[in-house]
Formats: sequence, C-alpha cells, structure tokens
Amino acid sequence: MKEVLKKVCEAFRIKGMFVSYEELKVGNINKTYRVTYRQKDDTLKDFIVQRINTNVFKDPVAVMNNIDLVTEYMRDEAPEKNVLHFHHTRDRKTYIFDEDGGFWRLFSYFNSTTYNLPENPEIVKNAGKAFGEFQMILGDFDASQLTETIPDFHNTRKRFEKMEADIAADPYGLVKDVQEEIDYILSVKDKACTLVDMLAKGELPLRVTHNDTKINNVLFEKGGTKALVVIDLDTVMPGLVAYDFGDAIRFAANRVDEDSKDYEHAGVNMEMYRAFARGFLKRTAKVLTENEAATLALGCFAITVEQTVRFLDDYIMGSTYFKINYPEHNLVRTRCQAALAKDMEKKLPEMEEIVRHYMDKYKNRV
Ligand code: GN1
Ligand code: MG
Repeated sequence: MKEVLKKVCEAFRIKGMFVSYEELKVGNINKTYRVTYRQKDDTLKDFIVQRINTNVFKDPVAVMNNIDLVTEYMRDEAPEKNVLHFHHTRDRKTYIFDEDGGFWRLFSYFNSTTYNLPENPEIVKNAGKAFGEFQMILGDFDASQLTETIPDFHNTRKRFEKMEADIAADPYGLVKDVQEEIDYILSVKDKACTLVDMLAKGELPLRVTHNDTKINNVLFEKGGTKALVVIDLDTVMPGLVAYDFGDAIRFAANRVDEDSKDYEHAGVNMEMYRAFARGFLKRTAKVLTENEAATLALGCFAITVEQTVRFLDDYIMGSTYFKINYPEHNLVRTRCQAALAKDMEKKLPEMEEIVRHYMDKYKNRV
C-alpha cells in the first residue's frame, strides 16, 4: 500500500519524505488514508488520500467536476469560511487514475475532531448551523451546472421500487429471513414517499443540497465544539432540504450508533434533535418555504426509512454496495434503522412542534 500511496502523493506534487500512513475507518464507500510527509523544514504535514469507489460513483470525473465547481463558488461567496482544498496534478487535475484503473484524489488534512454520537448538544447545534450555512452559501448556485452523479440518489420511491424488484428476484434466498423487516418497510411506504411525491407535484423546491449530512462530515476544532468545515462533497446535487435535515438527525440524534445491534435502544434523542433543529433553523428559517418547514420533521422519518430500504436491499443483493465487516452487517443496520424509524413515527408531532418553534423564533429576525 505504501508504494501506491507514495505514487499518488508524487502525482499530486507532494514534496518531502514519506513518513507513514494509516487507513481511516470512516465512511461506507470510499477508502481513506492519512499520509504523513516530512517537509524540507523538518516539520510533519498530513494529507488525506482517497480512493473513490467507482462501483458506486460510476463517473468519478464528474464527481470531481461537481466538487471543483462547488468549492470554487463557496470560496468566492464566503471567503472567510474554510473549504476543502483538493490538490492538483501537474496537468491541473484534481484526480489521477492509477495503473489498475483506481481513481485517487488528495486534500490537505485539517487538524480536527469528528464526532459520531455526540453527547454535547452544543456540538450538535453547531453541526446544524454548519449544514444550514452550507445550504445558504449555495443558495444561488446554478444547479444545472452539476452532474447528477448518482441518479435518483434520494428518490425514496425509486429506492422502494428497486428493493421490491430485488425481493422478487431474491438471488441469494435471503428474503425468507427478513420478512418482518420487509413487512414493516412496505407498511410505511407511502408515508415515507410523501416528500418525493410533493417534489414531483411542484410543492417542494429543489435546492443544491449536501445529501450526506452525517455529523462526522463536519470537522470540529480539535477537542472542541466549534465547527470548522463541512466535508464529503461527493454527493452535492440537487435535492430536498428536509432530507439534509433528516439525514443529520437520523445519524446524530439516534440514541445508538448506525452499526449497533442494540436495536431496542435505537430512537430519537430529543435533546439532540432540538439542538440540531435550533442550529439549522437559525441559519435557514428565513428562506424556507411553508411546505419545507412543515415537512422537515417528516423528512427525518422519510430518509430513515429510505436508509432502511437501502441497507436491506444491499443485504438481499449480497452486500456489494456498503462496506461490511461481517455477513449480517447490513441486516443489523437495517434493523437499527427500522427501530429508529418506528420511534420517529411516534415522536413526529413533537418533532414538528420543535421545528415550528424555531421557525417562529428565527424567521423574522433581522
Ligand atoms: C454512505 O460512505 P459514507 O459513510 O459517506 C452513503 C450514504 C449513506 C451512508 C450510511 C454515496 O456514506 O448515502 O447514508 O453511507 N453514501 C453513498 O452510513 O451512497
Ligand atoms: Mg459520503
């Protein structure tokens, strides 16, 4: 691995001496390494080197073009903010292909801390602000410039259709073991598809969204609560604001980790929900439409059901999409998401009330 990483770093014109590398176990899709170089002045400098999963991102060049456009726009629009900085090769590209067709990119490492299940509401509120702000900075970005790198990424109805076809095909004979999960998901199909149906009817606007608002995609100052930068721009595409809001809640306000087998304890931590809603709405309340505000809480449920569908579908199809550590990993993830979705359904009125509260509070502030 060392030789491969060294070559990638050389292609991106990293100077000095290769010291060490470490694979970072983050993300379910790409491979990520932190590489350390000793520079001329004897100091150490870290870089993040990533191999993009081209099974998931079929057109990785388009992914990088999207990122170039978005980061350039953000630097121009909000020069005081941190933005990811991808390094260029000699021929001014932000990526290289290796001899095996592997697709690589490199960016400077931020000395920072990430959180998966923060217990401190201040951190969650600040993540809400960071994602809300991200949304606002890109408010006037011309979405038609972006390639839809994963078509229908958060089209919940299409996700259901694909899963139902895969259940019918059942190539590995696994369906018989997951009937309970299937029954639950299908029973909430229409409710979970409410937002995409509203979008199709023109009742919700399409915005430029992040589409992967897990809290570990926000880097915080080392050991602290201040958000530094939003990362993982691979899926920045046109989307629904409620799905960005919802995906963040799905991950950061769950009582247990996404990979947890402790399904019984999965559920919304309302303190964290409130904290995120507060931060997010502080930044976005002024521009959200009535319908958007009214569907933010439902968006949490919708994206959680969608994620259940995606994990279950991958399980049925032999787990080729999400990285797994053991054969039932995607089934465990399915059960955990389903338990969270059930708890969200119960708490929906309370979740809606909290959104309304912060909408009223921040909408008319100057
Ligand atoms: C994947 O790789 P990561 O962790 O950034 C996935 C998201 C899922 C998430 C679930 C391109 O994100 O959509 O919500 O796993 N990314 C892609 O943890 O499918
Ligand atoms: Mg991602």
